[in-house]
Amino acid sequence: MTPQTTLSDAIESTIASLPQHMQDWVRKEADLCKPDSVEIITGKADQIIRLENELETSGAYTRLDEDVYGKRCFYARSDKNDVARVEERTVICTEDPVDAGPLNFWANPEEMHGKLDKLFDGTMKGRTMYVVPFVTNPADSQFATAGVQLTDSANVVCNLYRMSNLQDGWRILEKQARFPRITHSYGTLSKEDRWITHFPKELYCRTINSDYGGNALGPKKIFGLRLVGIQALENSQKKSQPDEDVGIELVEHMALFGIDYGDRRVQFGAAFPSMCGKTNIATGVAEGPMAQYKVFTLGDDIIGGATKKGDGRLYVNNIEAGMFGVTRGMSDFANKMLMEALRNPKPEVQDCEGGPIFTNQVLVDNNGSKRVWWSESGEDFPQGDGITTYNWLGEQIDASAEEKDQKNARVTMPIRNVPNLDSDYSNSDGVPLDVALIGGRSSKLHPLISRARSWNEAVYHALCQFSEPTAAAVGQKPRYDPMANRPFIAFNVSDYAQKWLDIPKKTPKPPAVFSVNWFRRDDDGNFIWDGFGANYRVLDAAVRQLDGKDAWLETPIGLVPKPEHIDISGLKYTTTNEQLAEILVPNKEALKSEVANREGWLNELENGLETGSEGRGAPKKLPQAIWDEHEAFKKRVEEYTA
Ligand code: OXD
Ligand code: MN
Repeated sequence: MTPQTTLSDAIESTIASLPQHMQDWVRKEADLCKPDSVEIITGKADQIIRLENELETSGAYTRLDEDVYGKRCFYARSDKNDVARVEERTVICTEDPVDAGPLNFWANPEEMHGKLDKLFDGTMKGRTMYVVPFVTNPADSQFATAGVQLTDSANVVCNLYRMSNLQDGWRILEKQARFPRITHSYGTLSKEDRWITHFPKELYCRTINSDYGGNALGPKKIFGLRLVGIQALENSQKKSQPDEDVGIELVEHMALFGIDYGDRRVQFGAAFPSMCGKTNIATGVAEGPMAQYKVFTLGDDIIGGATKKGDGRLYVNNIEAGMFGVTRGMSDFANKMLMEALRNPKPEVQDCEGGPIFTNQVLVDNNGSKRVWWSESGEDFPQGDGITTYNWLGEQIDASAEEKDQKNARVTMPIRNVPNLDSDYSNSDGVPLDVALIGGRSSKLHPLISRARSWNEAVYHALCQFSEPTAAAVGQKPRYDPMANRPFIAFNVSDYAQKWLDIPKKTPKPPAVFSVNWFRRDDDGNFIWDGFGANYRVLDAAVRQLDGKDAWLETPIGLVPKPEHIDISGLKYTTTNEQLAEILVPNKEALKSEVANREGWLNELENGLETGSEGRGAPKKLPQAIWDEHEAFKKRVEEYTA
């Protein structure tokens, strides 16, 4: 029976045209949010084009020069208080706080629903509620999951269209009885009442008062990484032997790319924290001695997959169809293939998914031709006759202005425009993951690259991956960031550690794991390693080590290459031989304090955070194997630094 609502006939008849199994939910949400109208997003480009035009007419979007960027490329500015993820408002709602664990903010589901019901009540008055299908993983992947996001933001719809395989959504949803549900409203953009909430048991998320991608694009972090992460945990816990098919087993915050050596391809997953080079490494170009080898792109943020029956390796896909990249620092030097995608958009992609949507860069008006500029792009600040420039706040500025582009300014673009996108990107089986790189941002301690002596040691180091703050989330401090996934592990971190420890039992040929750190600094604070294209030289050293060609040296933090294993001839910024030798080994002083720091960190995982634990979930015991590895690390450090 249709529940009693006060919805208009027009809204009722729109809802009645949805697949039967989702009507009650949409009706209930519409009844609470009270939109003026409900519109179903069909997946066809013409409807999105209409929304883009409406956003342009309202002034929310500025159309950029078609001759420069191709069709349907836009510029938007966000509210100045809504430019990044907000971790302290990101909440996992479970009956038992242990299920959320000590790193997540936690709430009782009923209480959180009560609070949200008040905030969502009438939040869409005067607005349209869009019903948007999405698919995580390429639509024909065996791991594809379709879901529905309700949103009152046409901007979010246009972003989802470029990112989330929206065109295929309804086809899959028709057949999928249980579907993930996300309700989003940009509300009033109030910082105080901003919530990004997850109800794993209900496969439901509610997010309000933000229009920023990481808080508002459901299929990305909210569902794609967090809730599918829980499914992957449950599936892998169920799995008793490698050839058992349990569905998706692994979701990680990893870029996916490969190096094509001509006679062989090696696929890498790169788990680096936000703004630590995932997009760069996935879309860069190898240089120097590696220039002859092609780097191919598969994804830049999230992977999902499982062990392949009879093969024993992990096969993964990029779960997204687009990129939500940071523009500051985007350049031919850092990620040439992204720049090529912007310079040479493919007409068939612009006609379908659309062109890039830039947010919060400098807007440049050159005699009516509108384009964008961002810092560290390799291009001088635009000036001259007929050129007017506006910062991300909309103020007219010149080159001397302090405030230009926002440091977390983003571009959303369909991945199909990236010229070195590999055809296996949409392979329904995924691609084998040969190497997992786990990285952080560590100015003193971590070597350029290291490889643990055993799987358990690798998991221990990854759990203790250290990273310094970036602008991708509000108010970050230096912290340990397990597998670069700390903001996105939506369950107890002890279970996450156990899941990683168990990988070889379920995946007989797991990827080789290396730790990397491109960010060592000298005493004046300058980066020592060239980074960017030079990083592929480091990966080549990893491949040689895997092939048994080079014998690496023992250090407490793992095996590390000797200086002669990394060819540094012709580097652009000339890391010297001496500097290379320095960053190839862990810094001894930093190592000494690291033992105590790690001990403190593991104790926090087991007993709760020492500071800021209020409002978080509850801890539980860490697997003993992690403590055993810690003891072994402690001993090695004592010997090394004696
Ligand atoms: C992202 C992030 O936007 O990790 O991908 O913050
Ligand atoms: Mn990310």
